[in-house]
Amino acid sequence: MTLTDPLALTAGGPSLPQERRVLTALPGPRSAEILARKSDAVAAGVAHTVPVAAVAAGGGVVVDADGNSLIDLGSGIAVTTVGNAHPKVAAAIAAQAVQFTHTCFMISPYESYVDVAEALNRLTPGDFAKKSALFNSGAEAVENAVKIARKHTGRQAVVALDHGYHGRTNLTMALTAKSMPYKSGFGPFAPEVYRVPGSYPFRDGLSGAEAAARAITLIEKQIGADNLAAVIIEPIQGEGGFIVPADGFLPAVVDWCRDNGVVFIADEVQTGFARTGAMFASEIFGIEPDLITTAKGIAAGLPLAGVTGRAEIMDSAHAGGLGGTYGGNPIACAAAIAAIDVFENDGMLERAAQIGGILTARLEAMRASDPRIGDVRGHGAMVAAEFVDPATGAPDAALTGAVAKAAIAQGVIVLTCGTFGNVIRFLPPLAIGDDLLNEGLDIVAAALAAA
Ligand code: PLZ
Repeated sequence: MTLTDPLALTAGGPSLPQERRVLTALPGPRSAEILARKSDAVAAGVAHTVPVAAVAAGGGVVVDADGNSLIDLGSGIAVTTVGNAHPKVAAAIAAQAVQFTHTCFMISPYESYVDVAEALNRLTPGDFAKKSALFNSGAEAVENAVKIARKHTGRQAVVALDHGYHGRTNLTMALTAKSMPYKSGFGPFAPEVYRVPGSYPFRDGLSGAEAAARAITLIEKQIGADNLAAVIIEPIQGEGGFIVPADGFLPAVVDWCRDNGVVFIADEVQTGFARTGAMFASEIFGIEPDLITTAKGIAAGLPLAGVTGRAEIMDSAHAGGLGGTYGGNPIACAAAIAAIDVFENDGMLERAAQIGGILTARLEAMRASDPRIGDVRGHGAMVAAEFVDPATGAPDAALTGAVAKAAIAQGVIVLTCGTFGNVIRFLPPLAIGDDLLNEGLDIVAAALAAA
């Protein structure tokens, strides 16, 4: 078997050679064949960023069908935080798969779902009685958090922020800010969703207190606290541009919610599970949300999501009011239990902080010598650079796209984000080594210099 034989490479995990290896133009011939079939067979709306077909992944690499090995700085959008095909996770999945694959938790419950709920209740911030419910995707968790908040308050309105992202289902499209590609042409959207500005220090120049006052005044005048069930906020906005709010913004909004009987929902689908160097980003800002939505990193790639929060709020839905055929599927729960063990016991918080140190230092150094990088921001292994026209500060989406594309062509998976499409975000798996991370950043730096 040769390196270009995909069968030689189908075993993934951390024992895959940790190297960047670009043997062909991307896509290579085998990937090109699969991608051609994709465009014939798969709906055009399901696009892709990296033009290769994956056959294995682990540590800090994704290997394609032609034997190319790409440095992974995206973790499948912040999912494979513990590392792809992590041995503990893979073993847990295999063991569960031969035991039973499904009963439906609403029909015959099983222990692993309860284990995951207990872990979520214990690990999420807030020293109060909590309960959890499990679902399949981040969007589904958000939908259910809103259902629970409405039932609990008897109110209907929900506030989300400018630049917010909460999913692609009908309610979560309404909560999501950006039209293209997420919403355009897909309306009408769910009613009683309102949007206010949040805190975007690089662009609004406001202190956290000023930004919170602006948001709260709009909420009071345009919606009225008495009508408001919930405010939903990503503690660090993900798809919207890795926007870190100014200090004091989140605590002020949480305090206002508490004073007004409004449920504060932290959407930690992207920020949760060690990504930011804390188990949950809410901890960084000193807030204790009433409800927290989780997904992505929780189960290392298996579809699992959760809503966790104050027991009296979580219990406000009547028996049978929450559920779904697959929510808390036993294989996904087995993966989550293994991944949570890794998060808690294998130094993941420390590793996220170390990776954050490298990312921030390298990107800040680039910014110091290149005014096209307007801002570098983030926490832990969730860091981004915002690209601008140095003369005007206007977002430069063309430059951003060109840099990302050039890096990908050289075997480094980077993702863009941002309302204005002018942010490159770094979300490496925590299993990546320093050398590979630095090599990936070297290539991004060279792509920027050449652009
Ligand atoms: N809330 C904060 O980041 C998913 C979306 C990618 P699902 N983000 C990646 C895309 O283009 O679809 C996300 C998120 C936050 C909710 C979601 C939705 O999670 O598991 O994709 O439904």
